[in-house]
Amino acid sequence: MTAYATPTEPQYVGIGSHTAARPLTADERRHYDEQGYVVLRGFFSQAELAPWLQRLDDIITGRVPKPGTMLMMKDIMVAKGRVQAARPQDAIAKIQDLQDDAVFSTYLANEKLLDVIENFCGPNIKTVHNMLINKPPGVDGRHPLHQDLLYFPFRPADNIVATWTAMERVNRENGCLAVIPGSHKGGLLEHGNLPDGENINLAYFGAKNIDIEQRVHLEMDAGDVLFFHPVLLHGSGRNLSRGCRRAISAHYAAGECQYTVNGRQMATVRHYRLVRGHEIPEGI
Ligand SMILES: O=C(O)CCC(=O)C(=O)O
Repeated sequence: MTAYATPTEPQYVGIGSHTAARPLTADERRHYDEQGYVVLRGFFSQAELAPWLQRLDDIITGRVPKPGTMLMMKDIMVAKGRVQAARPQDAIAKIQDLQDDAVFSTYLANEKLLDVIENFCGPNIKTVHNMLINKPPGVDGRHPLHQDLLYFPFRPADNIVATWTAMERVNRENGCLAVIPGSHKGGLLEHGNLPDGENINLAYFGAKNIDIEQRVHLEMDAGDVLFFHPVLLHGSGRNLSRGCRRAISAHYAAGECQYTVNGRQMATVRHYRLVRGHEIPEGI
């Protein structure tokens, strides 16, 4: 693997005395530190997921208007007319920037979720990216294995964490997430488009020179939540089932994180939103 250096990689920022109401158990924390991820099973009930599922359907079908800042992305094969979607739901790959939506923002600011996030980010928490991934059937829809840190111009990486919540049972058939355990311990790798990626969104980069045979598929039930490090290699395969594979996901970072490259400019378009604690004047 060719790792190239991240610009600056300070150590954990000052989060020593966090007040997380849901500390991770020693085993959970060890798993995260050693493997780069941990799955908390049965984290959300079906009743808790229901409003987010309903909202997704309402927005895709146009029953409710979406906030202006929310970005709805068609699958590339549908957008190029290579596949005709049978239903509006089968056309959409991703909905991004959920922070201004009255219903989806209850996921981003969910207290139970933030109590876990505090373990990684400390008390001042911003959501720096968030989305619904719809993964429709009948299209390529792969997400090549990649590292999310590529998209974040601030550090330290250890104070950034992602959540990925299964909104229904996810398995190998419908394209569950796959991760390469321990890959968060390496640096940021060179990324590019897949050689056979003509039906994949060009913005879905994959890490180069990796051994994909090391990947582990994470089958999850509705309501299970995966927490993962931004350097962990992860992605997903095709959805070979007949329905959409839906997940809601958010990245969080400590407000104390520092920009390294061109960050302030990017932040004006990325809508970083404080969800707990207070603004840090010299932070992100
Ligand atoms: O949900 C998926 O299938 C993959 C999502 C992902 O890795 C991403 O968008 O960064």
